[in-house]
Amino acid sequence: MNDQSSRQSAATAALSEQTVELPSWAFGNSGTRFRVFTTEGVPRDPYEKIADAAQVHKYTGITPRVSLHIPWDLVDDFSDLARHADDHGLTIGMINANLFQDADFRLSSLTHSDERIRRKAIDHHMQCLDVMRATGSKELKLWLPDGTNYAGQDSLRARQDRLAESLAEIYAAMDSDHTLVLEYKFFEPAFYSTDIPDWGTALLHCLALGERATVVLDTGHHAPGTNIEFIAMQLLRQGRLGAFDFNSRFYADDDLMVGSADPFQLFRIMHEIVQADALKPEAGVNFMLDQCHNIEEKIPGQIRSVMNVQEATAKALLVDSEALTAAQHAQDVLGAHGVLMDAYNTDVRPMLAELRAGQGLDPDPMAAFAASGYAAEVAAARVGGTQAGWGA
Ligand code: PSV
Ligand code: MN
Repeated sequence: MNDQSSRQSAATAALSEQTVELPSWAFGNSGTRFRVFTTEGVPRDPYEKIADAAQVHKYTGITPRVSLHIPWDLVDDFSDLARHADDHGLTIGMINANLFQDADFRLSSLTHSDERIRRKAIDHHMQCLDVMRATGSKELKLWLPDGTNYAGQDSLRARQDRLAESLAEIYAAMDSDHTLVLEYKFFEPAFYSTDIPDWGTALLHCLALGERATVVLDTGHHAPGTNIEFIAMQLLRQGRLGAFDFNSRFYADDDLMVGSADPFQLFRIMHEIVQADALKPEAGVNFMLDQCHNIEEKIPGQIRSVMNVQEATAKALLVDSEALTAAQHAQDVLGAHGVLMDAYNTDVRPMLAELRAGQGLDPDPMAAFAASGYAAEVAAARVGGTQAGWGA
């Protein structure tokens, strides 16, 4: 076997183990603050969201988990929901807390200066932990919208102290096999200061909490031009990269399909993952999508996104790392860059089509889903009720 074909078979082996977690909310209606558009056939409850997620898994073969958002996905019986997921070949993934839609959280939640509001926010996480126990989920995901809009509105330092205390209480309530994953975002909904604006702040809180606290890197949560792969590398070095929330951005937190705005950036991120040998499940990095499909069809939007992640991963796996290291050590700037670009410019679609065929899947997931008639079926069946969407 020549080097290229041995790299290709190693890549195929790694790709056949890769999984991507789907967000339940991607299947509901979403939009902007200007308008949430409705689409025929959109799920009306978490059961139907899971059925739609199962379609993505059916055609891609690599999305066996669905992440829930509480209270959007509240049901009477979470064990029953987990059984429903199992019937569809899925398990429940991360449980996302929601601290951004309750009127009490107008001036923040875990960092609020009013102890009553802080207590309410902490209690919400206790509810999420119960959902985890009932569904078998092992990861509690926390994104904090807290911050201030005006200088002087509150003490920046006191807010960090209150945050540390609140997080410690949540962490202490977790079971020994639970992990807390902490997400950062540089602005929005707060515009002057945000209490967890960056990976450094998230990491500091995780380090203070303990080993079972790791950072979530949402690719849409950085200022333009930020070198995101550097952050991924640094968190991997510390063993604290817990998850990705994958999506694409042109301007702010656009939540567009991952790999659509900047496929090269996604490749560079996956290159750091491959270099750190963090693709394998034991590395503990959960590759998740956090997206909204405002104008495109939701199930195909998710399928396309998963394929984009697979393509970037395949390219990263094809990097000739020996040649790369040799060029780096020889201070061959253009040679080293060229090794990366050769991999990036490889058309990996035939290789992925072959991988799918070998797994008994259709080589073209988009076409296979379109031909299945599922979209028309659910549009006809899901009549009446209230479609799921932001705030529901
Ligand atoms: C916040 O912008 C965020 O990225 C968090 O992950 C939320 O839970 C999610 O979006 C909701 O879509
Ligand atoms: Mn996110």
